[in-house]
Amino acid sequence: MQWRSIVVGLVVLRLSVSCVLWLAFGLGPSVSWGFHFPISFNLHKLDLLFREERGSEPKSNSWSQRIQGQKYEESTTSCSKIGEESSKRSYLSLFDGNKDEYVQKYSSFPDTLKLKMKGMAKEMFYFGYENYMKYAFPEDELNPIDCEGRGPDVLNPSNININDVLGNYSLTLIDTLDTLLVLGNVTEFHRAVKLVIETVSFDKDSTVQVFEANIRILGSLISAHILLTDPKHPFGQVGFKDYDNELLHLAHDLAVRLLPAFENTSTGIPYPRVNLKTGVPEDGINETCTAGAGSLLVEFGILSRLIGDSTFEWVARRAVRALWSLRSNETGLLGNVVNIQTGQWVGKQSGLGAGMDSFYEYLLKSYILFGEKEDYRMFKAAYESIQNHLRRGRESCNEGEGDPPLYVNVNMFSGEIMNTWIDSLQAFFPGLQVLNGDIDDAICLHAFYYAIWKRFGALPERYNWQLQAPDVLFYPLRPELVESTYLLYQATKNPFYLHVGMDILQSLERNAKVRCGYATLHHVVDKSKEDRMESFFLSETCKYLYLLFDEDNPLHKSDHKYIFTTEGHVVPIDKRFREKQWDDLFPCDDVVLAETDVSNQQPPGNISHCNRFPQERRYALPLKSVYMRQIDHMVGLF
Ligand code: DMJ
Repeated sequence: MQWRSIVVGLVVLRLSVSCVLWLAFGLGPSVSWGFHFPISFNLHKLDLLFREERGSEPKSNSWSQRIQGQKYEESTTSCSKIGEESSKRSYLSLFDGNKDEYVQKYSSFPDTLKLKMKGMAKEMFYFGYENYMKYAFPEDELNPIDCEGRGPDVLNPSNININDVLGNYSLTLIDTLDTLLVLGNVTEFHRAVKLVIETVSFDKDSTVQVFEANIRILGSLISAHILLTDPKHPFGQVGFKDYDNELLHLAHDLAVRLLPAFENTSTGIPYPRVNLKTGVPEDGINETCTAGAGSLLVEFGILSRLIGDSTFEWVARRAVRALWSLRSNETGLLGNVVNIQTGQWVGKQSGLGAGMDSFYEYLLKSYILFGEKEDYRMFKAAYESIQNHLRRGRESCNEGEGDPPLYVNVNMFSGEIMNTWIDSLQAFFPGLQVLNGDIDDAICLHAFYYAIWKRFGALPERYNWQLQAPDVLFYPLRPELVESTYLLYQATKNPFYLHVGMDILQSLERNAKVRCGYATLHHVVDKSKEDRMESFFLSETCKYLYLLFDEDNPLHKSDHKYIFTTEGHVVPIDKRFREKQWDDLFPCDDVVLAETDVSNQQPPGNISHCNRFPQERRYALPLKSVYMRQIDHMVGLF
């Protein structure tokens, strides 16, 4: 009797502690990535305690070791899905042959299904676009639930979530122009271009973010202009008779209205916002994020080179150089928010997501477009610092033991980890790694984000990898994961990525489709919605989904090379953009220029990189199934 009470007592004690842990962290007792956090440590100690109590072997607190190592069978028993695996199977046999569920699921994708998915992506785009045109145009965005248009929030000027982006300039129509060509709809492209020419004016009392106006509006206008006027681009001759460079004039007009942001700043780093009529607002704040100030060079550079006026490239390049000069001497990293007058870092967090993402992207893309060596030197140095200080986990994506690679947020000066979340914007990084030829590493990071997608049917804005739970719950139909999926498919031609695209497409249909379009998910768990469809849903998410399944798209068949801007706008890589009509306006900057000579290196980003992906890897899983399983496990999928 007494003995039984002791046993019952121990069981109750075990359950209560588990319960407290569950309530406190939303987790079971064994939680950690082995990234040396106090929480992991305590849980690890508790975990050991319980194991000792049960008389079992103490284990490392690394989840991956449990999955990969000799204890693999034990972890499978907690998962009905993979519990079918024989406990006698060797480590290697986990990813050979047809019995592996990952191999079975992902290693082929029939052409008929590809065609069906292409059709679905097309319908998705048109459902959003046509409803925008019907219910919202000429306003900026569509409210897809109420079937109404949305413009700037004039009643609440401090609502920057809306007002940074919506300038009362038919944002969605402009942002969508080149997607119409990607879908092969030349007639609608012409109609849309003419509508823009006839109806859009930037002479508006709108205070917008320079970065957003640049990537969504300026970028789209110059992309459409180039596609209309240069027959040597992937879509061929799509110009129309009366076109008289109006889109270029509009782009120029907008860029001139953005220029005041670059005046009266002692560092050269621009103000984050301008009023399109009156310039920088009197109460204009002096702080900007790195991506906002440092991702203007692609669009401003092309504009300068198209119109033969160096001003735009000059201010954008000066901003990049100023930011670059403020990097930490110790780590080589930049922070995420800076004071444009003092050059002091207000946000010392260095990561790959919000506030920093397209800064890195544009260093590489500027080099690919313009061939300026300093851009590549900066990119190379930044990439190295990222690998040295942000990357955690095992060294090689597809080999060895340890946690899967992950890029964390660190203090720019000390390199110490600052928090345990990654954000949905960071999912663009594998795409950039593809451009840089670092496909193996791209595969792993992408797989991690895909696992999060599988769990929620969306990407939460922030996901806490330690708590295995979202920190910020909304999903505004962002494109980053689809973008990386598309670029990885182009690089590997591995059917796995078509499955990822199909999953994304189907979850968008299931979770985000509403009466007149696709709505922002307010909460990735309960799937409640917000009445907003951001313009990038049509210009990027749908575009990349469609391209993923459209093998025969002119973009994929053409001999002419192209690149996507950070808003997904197609820009041909053109000799014209590699020629400046002006002398370098900058004296040589030692900090920027005194690094390794890259003159003999080929620019990365050339899609022919893809052809170098070994043939045998194209049909196996891009990531061994044991590692896929490890990631799925760590993301809480089983
Ligand atoms: C888009 O406007 C662009 O992709 C930008 O680079 C990041 N934010 C959104 C999409 O999430």
